[in-house]
Amino acid sequence: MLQRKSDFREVKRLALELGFETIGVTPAIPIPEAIKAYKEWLGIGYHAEMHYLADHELLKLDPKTLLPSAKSAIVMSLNYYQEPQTPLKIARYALGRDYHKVLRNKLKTLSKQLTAQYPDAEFRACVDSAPILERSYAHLAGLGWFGKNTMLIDSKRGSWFFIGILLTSIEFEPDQPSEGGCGTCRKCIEACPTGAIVNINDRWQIDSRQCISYQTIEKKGELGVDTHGWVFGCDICQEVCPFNQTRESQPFRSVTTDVEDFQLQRQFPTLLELANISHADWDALTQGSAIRRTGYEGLKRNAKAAIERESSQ
Ligand code: B12
Repeated sequence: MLQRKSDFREVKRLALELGFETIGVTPAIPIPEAIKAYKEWLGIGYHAEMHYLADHELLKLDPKTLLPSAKSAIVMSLNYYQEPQTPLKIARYALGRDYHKVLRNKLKTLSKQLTAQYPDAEFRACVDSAPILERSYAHLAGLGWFGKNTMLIDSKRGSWFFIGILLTSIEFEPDQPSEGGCGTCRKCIEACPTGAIVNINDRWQIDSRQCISYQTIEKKGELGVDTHGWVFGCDICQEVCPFNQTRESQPFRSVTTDVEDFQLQRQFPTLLELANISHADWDALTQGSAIRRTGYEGLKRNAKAAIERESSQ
């Protein structure tokens, strides 16, 4: 049964109370344009050694593989912006508690609250690792549009936000997709020091093999590019984006997150200490943090590369 717009207003109210900033809904059906873009990206090998992305390809085509009764994708954004507070070059998204845990808890709370109103409804929370093309559902649900840096950009808020999706068997009236674009701006393309932002068939894509974020987080073994001092992730293509620059007329851009879990919680060692960190200290430093993903050897490797770069300059 199709719920009215007014019923979704209540979902929005609950999600806002949990700290989400923008909330929209779109049908949980395959998106042909997104599938085309994704297949093209995999076909060229832009996923580098993230083999799980290719393995998930079939699942990614239809959200019903994740929740067979799915009718709607409720899509939400959560701001993680903060000024860098450590001399180490660590991407802002990874400074606090692991966002997978934070978002998943919020989505689970929301699904419990909605169960009280819709006792027969089914839910499935998706954050990053679930095989679903999050940015495309977020676009259709009205949360933003695709920037040249491939980030989903909200014209009012910029791009420093995570996306969380709650698939549900409840059928809500869909929102409208976001409209907007980068125009002639090429700031991110020019700023990316490794040339990772590429244009294929009139579509901007990230060649992960060149992307510092990929190299410092996902790449195993030796680094394949100059990581320009980044120890974990990379924020360059967002830092230079005009939609992330605050102005009096744009009070919601790059506002420090009020999600306590995302704020810097740990004391980071110096580069030199990090390059020689013991396994026990690495274990303590990365507990509950997204930084753990790159592993003990990976984090030391990144720190060593940053030191070598500093000393060669
Ligand atoms: C793999 C991955 C990466 C890879 C590859 C990045 C990439 N651009 O593809 C690496 C490791 C490099 C990476 C880096 C980062 N990531 Co990442 N990553 C993902 C992941 C798991 C899958 C992305 C994917 O499928 N890529 C393949 C390409 C083809 O898909 P896409 O980028 O979504 O692009 C879509 C559009 O091009 C679209 N499209 C194009 N034209 C059109 C036209 C129409 C009409 C439509 C409908 C669609 C469409 O179709 C594509 C498929 O949906 C998602 C989570 C998820 N499950 O979706 C997070 C995700 C994209 N990452 C995220 C973040 C925060 C980051 C970093 C900022 C982290 C950091 N600071 O280091 C960087 C940013 C780098 C960048 N510029 O993208 C956020 C982005 C939030 C946002 N506001 O956009 C996500 C959504 C995670 C989350 N849950 O919040 N990431």
